[in-house]
Amino acid sequence: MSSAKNLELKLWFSPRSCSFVPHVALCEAGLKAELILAEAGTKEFKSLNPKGRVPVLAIGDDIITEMSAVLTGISWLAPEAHLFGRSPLETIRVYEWLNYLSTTAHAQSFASVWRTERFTNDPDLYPSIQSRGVENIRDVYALIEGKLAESDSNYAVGSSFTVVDPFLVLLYLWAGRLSIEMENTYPKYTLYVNSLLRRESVIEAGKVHANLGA
Ligand SMILES: N[C@@H](CCC(=O)N[C@@H](CS)C(=O)NCC(=O)O)C(=O)O
Repeated sequence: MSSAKNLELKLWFSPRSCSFVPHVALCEAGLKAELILAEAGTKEFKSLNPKGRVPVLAIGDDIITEMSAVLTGISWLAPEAHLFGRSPLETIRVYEWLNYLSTTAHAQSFASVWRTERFTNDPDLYPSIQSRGVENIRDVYALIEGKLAESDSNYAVGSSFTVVDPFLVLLYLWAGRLSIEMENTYPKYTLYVNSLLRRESVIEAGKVHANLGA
């Protein structure tokens, strides 16, 4: 990928999903990508990504899966956008957030509520797993609230926009689907998201990923 700047970019997405995050990153970086609606369960899509999940990013012939890797690819194509921070420590903090948000928050907490079949073969156990999942989601929100309250910045890392910001926006909006009250319980998180929702890249990607919280 030595002259990757000139390579064609494609992003496979599905509406209301986590592919919103790299879509915002592409808009923020001013990179043009073909947006392709993924049909996650199909053979064609699995031949692209055997894991059957979005986001998938193509940089020329290179197919990249997994959120952190996809976002790293986008950032590498547009270093001037500083999507992974402006210092080595900020980059470390970005990865620290991304790991937590992709694993504890997304793959464990939200998935146990929305994809409970991945956690047990016994449907009788679904209600119990889902109710614990919602508790875990509240713990995630509480941690985010605490971390955002530690600084006066409008951003999660340092004092400028990074890929962590649209990920936090996404998780906040997903609360709407679970009817979790956010404004009073997580006031700092609410202010932070409201400010990011006015950002051009977030508005642009939001048009494609409409109704993230519904
Ligand atoms: N580990 C993957 C997980 C991605 C993931 O779970 N994506 C969801 C959308 S938010 C998906 O494609 N789900 C399709 C399905 O579950 O069938 C990553 O971090 O990129």
